[in-house]
Amino acid sequence: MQYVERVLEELKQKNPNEPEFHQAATEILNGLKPVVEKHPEYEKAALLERFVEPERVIMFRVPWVDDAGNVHVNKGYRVQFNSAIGPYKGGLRFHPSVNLSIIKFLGLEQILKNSLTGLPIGGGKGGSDFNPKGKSDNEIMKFCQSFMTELYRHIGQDTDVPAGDIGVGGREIGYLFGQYKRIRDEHVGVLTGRGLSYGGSLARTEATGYGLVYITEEALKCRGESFEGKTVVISGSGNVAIYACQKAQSLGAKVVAMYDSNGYIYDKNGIQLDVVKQIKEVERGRIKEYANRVAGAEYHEGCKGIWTIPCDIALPCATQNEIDGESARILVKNGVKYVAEGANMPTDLEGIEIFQKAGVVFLPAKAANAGGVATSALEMAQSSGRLFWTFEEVDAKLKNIMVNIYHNMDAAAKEYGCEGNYVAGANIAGFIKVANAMMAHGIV
Ligand code: NDP
Ligand code: 2IT
Repeated sequence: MQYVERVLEELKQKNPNEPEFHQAATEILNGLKPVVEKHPEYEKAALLERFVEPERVIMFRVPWVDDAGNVHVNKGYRVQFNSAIGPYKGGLRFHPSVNLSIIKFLGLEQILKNSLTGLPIGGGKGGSDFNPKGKSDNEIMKFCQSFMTELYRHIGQDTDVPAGDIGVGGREIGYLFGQYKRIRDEHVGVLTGRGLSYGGSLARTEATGYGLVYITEEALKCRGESFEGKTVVISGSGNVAIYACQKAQSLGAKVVAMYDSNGYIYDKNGIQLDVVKQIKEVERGRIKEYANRVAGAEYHEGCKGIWTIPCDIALPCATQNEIDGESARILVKNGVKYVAEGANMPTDLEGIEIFQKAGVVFLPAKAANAGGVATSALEMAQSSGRLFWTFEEVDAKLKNIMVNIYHNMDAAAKEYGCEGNYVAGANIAGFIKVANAMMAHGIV
């Protein structure tokens, strides 16, 4: 059996019941086949076997008391996947669906994403099955304090630097940081996505969405096109979706639809983002409300229907596997030309194949959404240097990073004989640096 097939087979046997982890590993390792063929020394060093096995998995109990005095217990996770090129780096996700399989798929992706940024950050991910929806600020604070009371001993500015992800934004990072500082008595860059008054970076809030649009803009530019006049569908209405919408609109695109986990809005006149921001960021309400406030807008229950709306560019920005084969087929039939992934693994394996066969320009998550973590690394640099860069400085660095990622994955795809296949290109470009570092470190 070929090396990649054997490693995937063993991974599935050793880690049963982890479908998301299997899916991410399958996509990544299949893209790496030409690399391991060129480097037989990798197999001798069991490099892929080590690459897919986390350096450390931490699982812990998170007990907390709600406002009515009831005691709850959630599961907490931190997967410290790979520190070959830098300290573990990656977000924390608070969502009821969180389990070990999801944290491992996110951690594995994060290794290569972080490598693609060109900055010295390893890969990690964490979170909890805690559901923040409907909780009071006090309950969120109590939960975050309990979570950090265990996590603090495993992280550090040179060891492991968590950040936000689904369900973890500025409010949660503030409570987590406050508890870390209280326990450790250290005001250091141990978390990113911090508020501007306590060590955060300008443009981190916008970075993932802006970065997604910058890399898509570069892909368009290389084909003599631009966002101007394009119809765009964006899924989600959280941090990534909102700032992707803002930047796409500023470049002249018409964004016609967004969703939350209950359903989607369609506004043929173009989404009014200030209304979405008021509902989602200020009121923490439901996207359904948009149709009550904007004349001519429609609300539809359920998420999947959003992919039946004709568009030139689709930006999935909510969660994993939100575009399956069926939705991909409809998007292609309706003429989609570009799909860029703001969320992590939003397109399933069948969906990716359909897009690629149809000649859609498909920009995979680990490249397309790397702007968030890249700007986290810029936040770390500012913390270490006791510096505070302007919005324009950070934004210019972010844009430069995204343009470089595009050209690096494009070049890697060409070099390894799969021109235009950015899934393989991103996996290869990200992996080579990690592989070099792991080989240099010996068998560890
Ligand atoms: P948020 O929590 O801010 O927003 C998530 C959005 O996705 C919400 O609109 C939410 O709806 C929706 N959503 C979440 N789960 C589901 C689901 N199962 N079905 C349908 N809709 C869902 O998270 P982010 O915007 O930060 O993250 C979005 C995606 O981007 C994730 O995949 C994340 O991993 C990825 N990402 C985030 C980065 C960051 O810097 N924040 C960086 C790189 C990637 P509802 O409000 O109803 O739950
Ligand atoms: O998936 C991701 O890259 C993130 N959630 C951001 C991670 C980070 O450390 O900024």
